[in-house]
Amino acid sequence: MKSARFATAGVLCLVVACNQTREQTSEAARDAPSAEPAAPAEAKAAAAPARPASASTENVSVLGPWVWATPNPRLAAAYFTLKNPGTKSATLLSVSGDAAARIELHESVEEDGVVRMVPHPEGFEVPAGGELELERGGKHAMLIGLTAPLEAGATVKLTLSLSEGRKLDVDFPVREATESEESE
Ligand SMILES: [Cu+2]
Repeated sequence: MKSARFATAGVLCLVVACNQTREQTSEAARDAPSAEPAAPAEAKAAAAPARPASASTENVSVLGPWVWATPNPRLAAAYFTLKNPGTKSATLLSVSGDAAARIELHESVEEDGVVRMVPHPEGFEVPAGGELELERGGKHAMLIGLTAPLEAGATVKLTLSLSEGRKLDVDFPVREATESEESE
């Protein structure tokens, strides 16, 4: 039984995200150009003076973390912003924690009116002097196979792994998305 449930988690993941995020995704898609900051940031980083490697990720900070308790008791999504005031780009490599069997980095993309989620096992770049935003309808960390259902008001502890071995332990408050929130 259990393995069957796990096998369908990926499919459910897609179905939930499509159904739940379709409306606001068209909103988000308009702001989505920030989704591909990689090339300019790389160029900027390359042009910047060389710094000791340790100077790169140590100033990266987390803003606005929260977990969306989806209607599906097996799935949730984590959102946050990583701010990189440094002169060298960093990479969000993975998100880990005990709250789910596995946590994947995804990006929701809309093509021909259909929203699907693309896995990003390589991680997301946090551009030098810029931000990486994980938000509804865009990039997110997908919690697949929740070890226990999440309830609004609870806290989920997640660890963000960055390039150069930096790890950030972050408390994520759990929220349910409301109509007013989606119109913000
Ligand atoms: Cu996802």
